[in-house]
Amino acid sequence: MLNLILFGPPGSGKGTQSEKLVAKYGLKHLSTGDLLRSEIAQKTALGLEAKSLMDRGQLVPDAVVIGMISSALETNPGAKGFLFDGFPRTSAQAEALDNLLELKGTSIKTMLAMEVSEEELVSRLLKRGETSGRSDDNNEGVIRARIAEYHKKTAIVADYYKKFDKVVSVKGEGSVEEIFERLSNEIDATITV
Ligand code: B4P
Repeated sequence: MLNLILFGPPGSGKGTQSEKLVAKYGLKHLSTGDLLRSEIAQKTALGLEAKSLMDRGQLVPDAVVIGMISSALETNPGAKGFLFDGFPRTSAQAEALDNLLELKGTSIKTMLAMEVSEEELVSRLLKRGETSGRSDDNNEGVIRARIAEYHKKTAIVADYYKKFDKVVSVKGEGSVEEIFERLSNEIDATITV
């Protein structure tokens, strides 16, 4: 199996690039942000709890997202591999993911870490907020809170995978196509190792 993590701060283009990468490599896309937004749209109890946190730019509790990923892995037994987008976002999530994959006899091959400046992140998310209807995108204070949450709790997740020599940094600025090519080149290099 080819299991990849697409990593980076909010607005770094994880969702944008994931769509293209899963189409190219035939992977199953698992985005915790998309899973949470679907719970919100269906007005489930989990969705209501998640919405109040997401609207403030905070992370949803580990147990909630780990449970969602665990059931998504269960319901896709035949997948060729998974592209994890926006997960793991804390050290506890990273350890849980390793354990879940180990139970399936597999592991993370590579973390692709996208690097984008803070001003570019804020400008992209405010632009998306004009049309997306996402309540976490149309307020600069909430966007900055999400970026602060990333530095406080998420950036260290890259250190966890660095210990296993699994992190590749990719410049996340430029056109969508240019970034897709950089990511594809890194994945192709990974596959041939
Ligand atoms: P996510 O849904 O993961 O979203 P994101 O971090 O905001 O964005 P992403 O990086 O995917 O950016 P995108 O491609 O869309 O998280 C939302 C919230 O859910 C979190 O704040 C948290 O509360 C909660 N959550 C999710 N996962 C969690 C977890 N594991 N644990 C706890 N809580 C969790 O791109 C952004 C914009 O930039 C788009 O408009 C796009 O068109 C544009 N763009 C992309 N590439 C571009 C480029 N090259 N040039 C210019 N613009 C570009």
